[in-house]
Amino acid sequence: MVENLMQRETFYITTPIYYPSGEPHIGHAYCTVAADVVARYKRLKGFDVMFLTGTDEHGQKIETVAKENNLTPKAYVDLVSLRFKKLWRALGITNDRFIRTTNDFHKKAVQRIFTKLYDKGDIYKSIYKGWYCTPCESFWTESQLVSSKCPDCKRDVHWSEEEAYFFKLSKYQDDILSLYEKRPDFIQPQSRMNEMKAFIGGGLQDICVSRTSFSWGVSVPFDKKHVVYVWLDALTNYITALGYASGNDADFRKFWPADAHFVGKEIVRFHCVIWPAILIALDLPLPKRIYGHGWWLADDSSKMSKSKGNVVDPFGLCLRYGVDAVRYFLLREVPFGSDGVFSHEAALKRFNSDLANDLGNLVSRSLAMVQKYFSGKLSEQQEFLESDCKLKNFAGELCLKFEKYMDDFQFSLALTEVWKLVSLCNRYIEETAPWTLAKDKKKARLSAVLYNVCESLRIVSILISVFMPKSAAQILSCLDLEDEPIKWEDAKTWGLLPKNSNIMEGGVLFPRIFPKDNLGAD
Ligand code: ME8
Repeated sequence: MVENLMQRETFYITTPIYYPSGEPHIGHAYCTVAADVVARYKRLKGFDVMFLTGTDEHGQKIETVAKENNLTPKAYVDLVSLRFKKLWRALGITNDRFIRTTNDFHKKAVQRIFTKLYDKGDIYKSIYKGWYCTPCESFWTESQLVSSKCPDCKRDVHWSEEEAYFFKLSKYQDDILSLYEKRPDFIQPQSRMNEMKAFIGGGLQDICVSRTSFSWGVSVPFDKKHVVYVWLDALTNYITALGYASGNDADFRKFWPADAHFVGKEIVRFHCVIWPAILIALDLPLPKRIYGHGWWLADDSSKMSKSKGNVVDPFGLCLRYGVDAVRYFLLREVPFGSDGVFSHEAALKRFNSDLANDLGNLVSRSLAMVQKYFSGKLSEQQEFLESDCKLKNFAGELCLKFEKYMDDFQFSLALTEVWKLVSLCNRYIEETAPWTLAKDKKKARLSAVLYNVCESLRIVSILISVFMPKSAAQILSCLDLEDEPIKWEDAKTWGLLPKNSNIMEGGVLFPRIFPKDNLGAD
């Protein structure tokens, strides 16, 4: 009983599992960084977090790419999934699990799920005749094609005619529509919900859930010439990673249903139509929110993708700008639900203006003044004025707004709010002119002014710690707070910085980058 009372609230967040059909790019980094920011934020707020990512390793596309590379599919995915893991380490991603659909436990669970749906009558055998888009691993009817191409990626499709198992998606059409009515927040942003309603309005057909024309996949346990359709295999990762259908489902019971699935906008359809139908068929609760984020577009405004070869390499970006700056840029530049064009000019501008100029300068000038005027230890005699409340009140409201934006996954707005406090501090320094107070020997007032700025920096650091963990830790260590675990509640209380802290100057947080440093950009 006591143990139950003490159990922390859980929070389960996932990214899509990525196809290891090529090197990871910033489109992948984007979603994983966003999910990482949420996971860190929820942990900071005391939640017991499960953060899952991984790789989607089966299917025709992978089989073909492996062949092109003269490797067996398994040898190929072993190599590429390592690149994803390496990127997550480079970007400071704190995923709790990394699932690979070639993991034995996952394959067995998929087979059990397939059999369960078959036994229930929700999967049946028939003949598939239609079009198939291998890059999207999607089935299309003649009328869905646009100018004879895949309506999603506009690439060639090929005719497929094979014996196949089908899932009775049509049976769940009304359940899904009533789910959308009952839970208007199920799909976000709202525009994606409207797209899904329109899609279902056209009528749902049963979908093909097995293939016989290639072999790289999970075999159907009772009909070995079939492999399970890669999307059925992939979607179930969100529950198999927690031990569903494995005999040890303690984590599944603890963390399911997911609090948030983050997915790119083109795969919202799989997550908001097929996935809920599978879950309903399995008698399982549905995820709480599915957020369809936008795309990073290449300079010519086309979607960046591995197969088009116009992708930006996130490893290179980290080397050039630093990990925290990349994390900041990706989430600050474009609202999470919208598309954005990637350019080095925009990255450079954000870096030099928001990071080097606004925050970096504020930190270095403030710490330098504490050093210069007080040898690193503020005088405890401090003269506060009524006008100082502006900073304190702003910081209080900032935390509330930040919380709201973070809960709505409006990362860009959350960061914009934090930067308002940064600007306010820079203005406060100009207005109070500490250098004049020093000249006039107004020590108590000078100490109060610098205290207010350092205290604001403490709060800023806590808030940005989920976006820019290294920079936040660096500032907190200069404020003599490196031994304190960062706590969310501490951001909400003004005045927690001890007056007699040993404040130190740090190195330059964000050294300015000059455009010529950008030569050789990819
Ligand atoms: O779709 N900008 O994998 P995937 C933003 N395996 N996001 C992008 C992007 C870009 N330019 N390019 C790709 C799959 N993405 C399946 C998922 S989940 C059960 C199975 C995002 O490697 C894309 O929108 O093709 C998608 O959310 C994710 O990367 C994985 O794409």
